Amino acid sequence: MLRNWGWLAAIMAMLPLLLGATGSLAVEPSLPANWAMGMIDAATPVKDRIHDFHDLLLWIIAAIVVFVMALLLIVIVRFNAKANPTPSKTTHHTGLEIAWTLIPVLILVAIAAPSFRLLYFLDRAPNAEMTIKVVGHQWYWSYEYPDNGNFTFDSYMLDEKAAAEQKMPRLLGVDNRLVVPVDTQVRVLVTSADVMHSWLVPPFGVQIYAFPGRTNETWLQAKKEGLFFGQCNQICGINHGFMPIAVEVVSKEKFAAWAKEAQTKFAANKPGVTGTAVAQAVAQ
Ligand SMILES: [Cu+2]
Repeated sequence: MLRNWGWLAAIMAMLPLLLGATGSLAVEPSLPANWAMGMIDAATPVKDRIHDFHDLLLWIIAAIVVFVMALLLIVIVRFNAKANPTPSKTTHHTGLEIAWTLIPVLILVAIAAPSFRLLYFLDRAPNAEMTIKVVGHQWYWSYEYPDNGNFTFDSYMLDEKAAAEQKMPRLLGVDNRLVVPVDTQVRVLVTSADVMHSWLVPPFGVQIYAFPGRTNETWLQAKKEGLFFGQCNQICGINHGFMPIAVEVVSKEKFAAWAKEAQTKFAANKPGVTGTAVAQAVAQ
């Protein structure tokens, strides 16, 4: 018997090697899993509330479906030609008509209240501790950090070879990630340098349009560290599908160290200049 246990222990010892594909990553990417149910795990309070609202609507919808289905079954069983050979000639019923108008209105009003509460909650950051600016380009994103040394950098999708090397999911890995500190309310200003884009990060519950000549505001407050992905979800041209968003949430200390390093790393980039890559190419 003991020998069997030794064999098992050897397998257990090899397990990290067998699972090494993701085990070697500095940060585990937060991704949808096979056979998972529901939406992706919430990484911000906004996404938590979106989940709650979704669940509330699901109960209401389910109740309506059951009620309508019950009415249909009653009609099918009790009022078919065989069971009810001489049907009633009733064409109007004032009480019933008021009820089937008023009850759906009341249901919609009941849904509107939490819906508006959620809309205003995700609208803007009341106590933002820092601001980042997101600029959409054909076809990449650039990020500016006005409160942390006023640096900026571009974020391009990794090609398939680089993504495989860095063990990043295909079409989601980027060269320079947006880095934000955990448990910090971050105001996010979103605009575009060319056409309409949209900054969508599902685990944060953030989806906001990037318009040229206009700045939209949203916010995020990551409640856990990790690597989160999003994509442009506004058809913006031929490479629309190839401008992913990767957000790395790190501890406040790590963020401070990263921001310090980034100031020198991206010192040549000019914040506020649309298309820093283009500006650099012209300058060279
Ligand atoms: Cu886009």
